[in-house]
Amino acid sequence: MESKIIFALDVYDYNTAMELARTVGEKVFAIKINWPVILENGIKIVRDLSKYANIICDFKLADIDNTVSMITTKVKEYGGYGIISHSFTGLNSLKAVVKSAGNMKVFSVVSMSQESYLDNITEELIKISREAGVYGLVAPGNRPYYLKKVKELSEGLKIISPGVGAQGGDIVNAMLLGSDYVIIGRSIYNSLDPLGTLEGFSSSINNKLNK
Ligand code: O7M
Repeated sequence: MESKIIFALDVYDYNTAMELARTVGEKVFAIKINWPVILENGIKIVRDLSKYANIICDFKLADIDNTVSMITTKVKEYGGYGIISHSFTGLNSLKAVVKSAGNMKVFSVVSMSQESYLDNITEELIKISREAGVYGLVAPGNRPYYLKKVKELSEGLKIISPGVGAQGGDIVNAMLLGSDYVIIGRSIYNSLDPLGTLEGFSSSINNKLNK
C-alpha cells in the first residue's frame, strides 16, 4: 500500500539529512524540505535527496509573479517533485507558480496549523487555488474544524496536512477528516528510531482505516 506520510526533513546538517532520507525514503510518499536544509546546503541538496524519495520543496512562496516563477524554475531544474506556495498573494502569483512548475506538483497553503492563522480567508484561498490549477492544498491536521471545512470545499484536490505528532494532531483523525497525506517531522527525526516510529504511524493508519 502506498505510504500516506510525507516526512518533514527539517534539519540543517547535510549528512544528517542524507542519512535520514536514506533510512526512511522508501517508506514515505515524499520528503518535504524547508528553508533550514536549503539555507545550510543550497538547492543542490534537492538533487541529492531525490535519490531516496520524491522531494517537495516547502518554500511557501509569497511574492510577485516574476519572483515565484524564478524560484519554481530553479526547483524544477534540480529535480523537485513538488513545490509549496502560499495563496494569499492572489491568482496571478499562484498561476505563475503552476505555469513554471510544469510537471511538478503544486500545493497551496489555505489554512495553517497555528491557531493564529487568518482562517476567515480560507474559502477564498481555496477558490483561487482551484482556479490557478494547483494539484493539492495544505490544511492543518491538528485543527479538525478547519481541516473538515477545507475537505468540504476541496472538490477533489489532494489535501496534505501538517500538525500531526509534535503539534498535537492525531494521524487517524486527520485521515478520517480528509487528509490524503500527513506531514510529520519532529516526531520522526527526533526519535531514537526514526524508521520504527515512521512504521508505527503507518501501521496505525493501516489498522484503523482498513477495518
Ligand atoms: O511535525 P513537525 O511539527 O515537526 O513539522 C511540521 C512541518 O510542517 C514543518 O516543516 C512545518 O514547517 C510544516 N507546516 C506546519 O507545521 N504548519 C503549517 O501550517 C504548514 C506547514 C507546511 O508544511 O506547509 C506546507
